Amino acid sequence: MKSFSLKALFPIILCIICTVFTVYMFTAGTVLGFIAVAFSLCLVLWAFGLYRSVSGMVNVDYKLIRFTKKLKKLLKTSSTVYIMGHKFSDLDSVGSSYGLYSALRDKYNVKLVVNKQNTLARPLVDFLRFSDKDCEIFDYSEIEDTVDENSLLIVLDTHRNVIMDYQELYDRVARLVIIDHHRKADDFVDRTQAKYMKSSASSACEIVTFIIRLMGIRKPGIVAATALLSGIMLDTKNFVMNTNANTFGAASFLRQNRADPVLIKKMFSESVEVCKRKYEIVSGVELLDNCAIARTETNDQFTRIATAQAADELLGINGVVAAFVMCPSDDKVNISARSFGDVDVQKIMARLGGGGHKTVAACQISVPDMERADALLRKAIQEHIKER
Ligand SMILES: [Mn+2]
Repeated sequence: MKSFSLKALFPIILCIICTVFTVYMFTAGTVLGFIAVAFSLCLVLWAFGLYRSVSGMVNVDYKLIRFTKKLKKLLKTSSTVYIMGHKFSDLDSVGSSYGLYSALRDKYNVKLVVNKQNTLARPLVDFLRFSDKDCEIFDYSEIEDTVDENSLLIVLDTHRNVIMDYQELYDRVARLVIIDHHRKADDFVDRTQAKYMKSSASSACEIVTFIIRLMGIRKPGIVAATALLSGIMLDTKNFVMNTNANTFGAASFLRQNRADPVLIKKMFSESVEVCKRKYEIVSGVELLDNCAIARTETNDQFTRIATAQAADELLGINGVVAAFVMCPSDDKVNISARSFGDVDVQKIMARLGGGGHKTVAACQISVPDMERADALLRKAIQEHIKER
């Protein structure tokens, strides 16, 4: 709210300053007075123009305005611009990359780089290839030879070089821009030409939506709008987690541009095996002090996805504030934890040697069997509750 009132105040304050300035100049002489009137008018119009160009976007973040300007300058002096996300790219990574790519491609020599073998956003990649025939998605090996000293790399949805989709590309490009919404890690990349990191943003797609608005693009096209909305929906778990007014402002803009939520829902669809596994896990749930605990004894390719999804699903149970799902992994046990934020699952996982965030965390314990892991987990939960 505070930035909202600031945004509205900006043109008004400018009006007052200009009026005072004009009156003062008139006392100095008529000609100067008229120049002052013209100057003030321009300034006020500019302020309102700026205000309007981003209206609908709830908060005008002046850092983002500055960042966008800097980005434009960098783009102009670059030979080739590579846009890349993180390893095992998801809808947010690919969606934001494509959103930015489609905004820039008419003016600049941009290349979209995604590791197509190792992506979790296969449905989106297929959708982009199918609906945008002009869009080429490159693997690193295909663009390797085009890198030169004036190349610019824009990395989205991560700020850690170790999890960038192609670290080889990062290592070779001298000019770097980072756009991310994750909380700053210790091993963040500091050799950037420009960066925009905002942990209160829901997703990289939300940030990119703002950037393309600030670049003056009013109609991003149905494919880009859908790609961008898919990332927002993924990272907010369909507008539940980490949202603020900006998230809905961005979503509203994308929907105005015909982003297709049904198509996105289809991108989230899972195989029947994963689905079955997920509900098997959910059906075995036990409750402990408003915490849901479930487990699976199987360990196959579907389990990893099903475990995470089951943990999300368990938060839908009446009264449940945190959910934990255990699954075996060789001679260890993995635990996925989720919460709405009232219970800090990161702290609970940290007791077991794991980590993550307040709402999403995990750990791996070296115990031979599930019973032992279950006991340790229950102990950690109860200790955490006692200490709160
Ligand atoms: Mn993301």
